Amino acid sequence: MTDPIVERISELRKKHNAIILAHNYQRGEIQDVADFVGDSLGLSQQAAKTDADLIVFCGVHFMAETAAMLCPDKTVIMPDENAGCPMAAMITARELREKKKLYPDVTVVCYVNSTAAVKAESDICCTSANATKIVASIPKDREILFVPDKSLGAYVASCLNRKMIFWDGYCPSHHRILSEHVVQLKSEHPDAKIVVHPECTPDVIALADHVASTTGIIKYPGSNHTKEFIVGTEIGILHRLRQTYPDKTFLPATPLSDCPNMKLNTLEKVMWSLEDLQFVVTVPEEIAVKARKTIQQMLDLS
Ligand code: CIZ
Ligand code: SF4
Repeated sequence: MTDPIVERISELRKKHNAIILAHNYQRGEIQDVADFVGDSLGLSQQAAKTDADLIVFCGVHFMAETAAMLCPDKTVIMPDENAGCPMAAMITARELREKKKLYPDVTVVCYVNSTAAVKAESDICCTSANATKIVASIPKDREILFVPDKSLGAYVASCLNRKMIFWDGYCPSHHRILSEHVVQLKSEHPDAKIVVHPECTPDVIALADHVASTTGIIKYPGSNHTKEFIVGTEIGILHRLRQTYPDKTFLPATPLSDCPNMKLNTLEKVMWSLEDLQFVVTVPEEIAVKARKTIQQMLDLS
């Protein structure tokens, strides 16, 4: 028997010509009702291509903002208006403007995990999938300020052997993964491959066989014969990994790497958001114009 909430969501989705987007870190039951599951940029790009009128973005606020900016003719709603990203909240546009005054010639690279207002103050955007490529495209004599994630920044700097200025931001959920967790699991599962997200701390990254974005983490088991994987990222990703590779085993580096903001969204709230057509996410046009340029700079290079 179909769950009545799932049925109601389907009815409302049809009625409003809506699509439901779910980030890779969402609860499994939300991923299962979604039209698309993916990373923040991929989802926004999918949304822009469809003829839907309404987008229900199950993720956190900066992701819904990106969708709103890339799909200006569609209405974007979030099931829970309090689902923010603590890392994105670690820098404001005013703080960034102040910092830029100290480094007048700096090129600001902002991770997609940032508010639209911070993107508007930046020169080029990046995701965890393309950060190294984006930074490598900037002439070597240019000074770079990387915001807000110091862990992703440090990872890119080490890949490129390049000095950068980092903002002191980080993801609390990824920083709960400790190298001890990974070492312990590896001793119990010596054949397992270790795959981690670059939002992890450098000591965790140093233990990894593969470092990748969520999309890259989902692809990785398909490209090798290993049966067991130790996964160092937000645990919502395990749902998709287990669905995609039912004959492989996925061990969270720690069950503590759970993002409480991502998990604010529930199936009931998805239904209510479609009932009440809220919470609508908009970006003021004067910010959106500048932030879209920052995103477009990235898309032109990828
Ligand atoms: O861009 C995204 O969706 C995030 C936050 C992570 C990733 O690696 O996909
Ligand atoms: Fe932000 Fe980390 Fe949660 Fe992603 S997992 S939304 S970066 S706090």
